Amino acid sequence: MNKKTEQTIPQPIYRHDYRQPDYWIDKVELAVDLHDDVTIVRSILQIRRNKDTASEGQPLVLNGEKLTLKEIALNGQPLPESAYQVDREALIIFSVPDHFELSTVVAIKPHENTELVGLYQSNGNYCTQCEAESFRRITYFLDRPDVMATYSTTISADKARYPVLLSNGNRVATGELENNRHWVRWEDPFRKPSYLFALVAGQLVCHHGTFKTMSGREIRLEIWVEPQNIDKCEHALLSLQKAMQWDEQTFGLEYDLDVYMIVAVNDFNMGAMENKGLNVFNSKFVLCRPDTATDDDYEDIEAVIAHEYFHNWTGNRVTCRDWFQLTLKEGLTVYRDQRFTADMTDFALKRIRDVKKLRTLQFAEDQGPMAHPIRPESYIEMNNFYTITVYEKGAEVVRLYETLLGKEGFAKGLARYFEKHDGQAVTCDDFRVAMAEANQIDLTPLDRWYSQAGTPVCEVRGRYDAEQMTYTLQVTQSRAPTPAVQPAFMPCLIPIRVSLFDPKGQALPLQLADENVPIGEERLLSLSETQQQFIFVNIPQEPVLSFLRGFSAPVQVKMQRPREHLAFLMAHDNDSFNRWDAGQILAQELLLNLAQDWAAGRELKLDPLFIQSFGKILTDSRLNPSLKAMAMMLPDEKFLGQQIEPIDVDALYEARSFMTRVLARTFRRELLALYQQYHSTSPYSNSRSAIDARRLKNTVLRHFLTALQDEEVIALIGQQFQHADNMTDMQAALSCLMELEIPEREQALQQFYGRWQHDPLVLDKWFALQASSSLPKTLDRVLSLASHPDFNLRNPNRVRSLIWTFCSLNQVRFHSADGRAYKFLAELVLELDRLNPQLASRLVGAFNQWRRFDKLRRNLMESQLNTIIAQPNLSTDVYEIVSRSLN
Ligand code: 0A1
Ligand code: ZN
Repeated sequence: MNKKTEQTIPQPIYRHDYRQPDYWIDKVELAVDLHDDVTIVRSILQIRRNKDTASEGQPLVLNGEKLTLKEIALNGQPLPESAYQVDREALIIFSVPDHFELSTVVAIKPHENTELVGLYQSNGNYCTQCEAESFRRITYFLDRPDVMATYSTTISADKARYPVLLSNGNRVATGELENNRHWVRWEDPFRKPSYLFALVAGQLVCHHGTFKTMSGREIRLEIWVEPQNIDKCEHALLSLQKAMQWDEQTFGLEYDLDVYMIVAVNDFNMGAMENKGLNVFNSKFVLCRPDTATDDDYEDIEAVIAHEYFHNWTGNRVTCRDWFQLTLKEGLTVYRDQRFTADMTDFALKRIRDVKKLRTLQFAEDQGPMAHPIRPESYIEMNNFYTITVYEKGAEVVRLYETLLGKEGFAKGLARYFEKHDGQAVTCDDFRVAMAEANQIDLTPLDRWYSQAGTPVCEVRGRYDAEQMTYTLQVTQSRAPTPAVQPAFMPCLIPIRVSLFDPKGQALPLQLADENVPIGEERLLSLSETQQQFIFVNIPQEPVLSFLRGFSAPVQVKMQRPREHLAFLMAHDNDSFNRWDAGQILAQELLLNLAQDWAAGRELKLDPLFIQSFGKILTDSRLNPSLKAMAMMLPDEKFLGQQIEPIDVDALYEARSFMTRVLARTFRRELLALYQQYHSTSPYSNSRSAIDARRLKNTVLRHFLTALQDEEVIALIGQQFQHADNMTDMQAALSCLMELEIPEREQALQQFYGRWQHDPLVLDKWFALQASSSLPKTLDRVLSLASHPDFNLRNPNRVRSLIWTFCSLNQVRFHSADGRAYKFLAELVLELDRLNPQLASRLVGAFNQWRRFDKLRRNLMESQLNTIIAQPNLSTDVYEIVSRSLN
């Protein structure tokens, strides 16, 4: 992070300016001496000139920030001051030979580091975070992913306070020193970029296990945590073992070192980090016990552990040439972890969750000031581009390969990618070419998915001709408007899965006009032009269309169709995703109409067709309970907000509350019966069926019954809260109470606090639950919680649980018309920017949609954004987000 001053406006860097470095670094020897006041880092680098780009004697420019240079020598000879120059961001040596050894000694101050990048302390232990560009805060280096070297690292520290000293690779030697100090030396045999370097030192204990690889090697698995957390590691270990096995079975990928270490830390900006052989994790994605973590937490942990493990191949063995290629490793690794979770849980359920997230968050990003292609063209601060677009849309683009090539073709392509590029730093184009080569198919049409920002929109019209017995599908593509100017939209290759149903719910055999016989009941159509037509023949009667089945491409669909067709698909579609989606589309249409009615002061009425369809889902005994819960959930207010302009937060809130109340009243008996049926009286189990049951009964309780606010329901909530033997049920009950203005609410909050105040991850839930309440008093509550002794700006999890939950998830209360919440957020962002710019920049993103609101709110938000941008010494992180927002 560089400071913005009046004089220096941060400048973007561009993808097209990429060139190879002037020098390569082949070998790194680090010695890190940890001391309370100052840490000394000695580095010895073996460097050679890159003959392809640099002429003889080309100056060497190493990155370095917040380092104090103490010594510098070239081939063993100390350098005179006239031979080099040091500034805020670099060390420049004016003239160097073709091959040489550079030694430096620098001093750093990890105990003063609140940004949580480079080397820092968390709960008194040391850890590192180097991605994307923070290795340069540890030592001078060519800190870019295409410079790959082997590392050996010696750590020394006080033996009592830092008994455990970890780094990448294998532990090769240890020893004792004077003054009760000790040292450990690590060697990583694999070449890696600097962003994968890691170091950990502290009072940690290890939960360990093993894994026997497919070639028979035994790997030691170690999960390192603070002593009080040793009983919360087993699920993480099991998840790691499952992920290792899955990657062998699915892609033939085996782990390569003898030890795999995971360290859980409390203070972490992101979810976790895939450092070679030594992952550092946000403790939220490691630690769990049934009484402290919910079923969703368990699932998240399994997914994040798998994600970081999968990076060992997709990211570490083959890495990115430059940071514009981030989606090469992230899109691919998210795709892999999505498939893993689908295999471990339920395919349709996982797909629905992923698409929901994409539509709510990524489509919104595409419609806001931060719209960018999955491979961005420029950035000011790389940390701002770890986005939902690069990750989740990137994963959807990888999924397009699978859709086009089939699972086998995809696996072949991936094998070819490793065969060609193992040990290299490559580009998204290299990935596409490997996929194409292995399958002998031209995949250049996929290129536009990498180069264009915005969400493609498919407009669909279906026409039945009874005389000809044909069904004609007319599809066009364009792009949803983006606020920032984008180059003209070029059509993409959009694979579209379709089926047609007869009135009895039977899928029809599908024969296109130029075919002799029908080929199956589901077809994959390729839309590559702006407008295309597909004609199905021998269709005996008007069919119902199921379009974009399984969400076969990350696009928006616009289609006029009778409500009866949606109700029909809700009941009959044999694609679980589309069956769910039909219900969501119908609910969305009705909710948007209700919101308009509310705003116009008209009486609200709910379409009986929807009530009837909802009732069918409720009583469908064949539906898996988790899927049923998903199908019952109404689209959330934030998602609905994206569909209208200006966003009327109150109308959306009222419309959704109305629909919930009507459904809860109409089906009170059925809902109570479902709750009773799935409310288990036997002790906690983490079996799939127990998880499904909890999901359904808690959805029923939280999203429907609570709205009734009657004594019977309040009693149920109270009982569940008092008797829960697991956090899923306890949190669900407490979240119901958050919606009720009754004395039990505050009692339960107090009771929960009393029991969990010493467990930071559970206390995060306590903050988040209060921040997510839709009661009008929530804003005041959040303001007072921000001064609670347990609130702490230096802990990202705590900040996210209170501030992010409120500002980003609680639409109706954050956008309170008096603008108090906006002012609160702006002040907080400025305060936080001085401590942790990365986190501040994430939070300020809560203003990104400001232009979509009514004039009053728009002005209020704009004025806060102006206050922020006027601030001297703003970080480049926050500057980039706010300036894009205001442009
Ligand atoms: N590569 C990690 C995410 C990550 C990115 C940046 C970080 O610090 C700035 C930390 C973690 C992943 O995808 O899991
Ligand atoms: Zn990742």
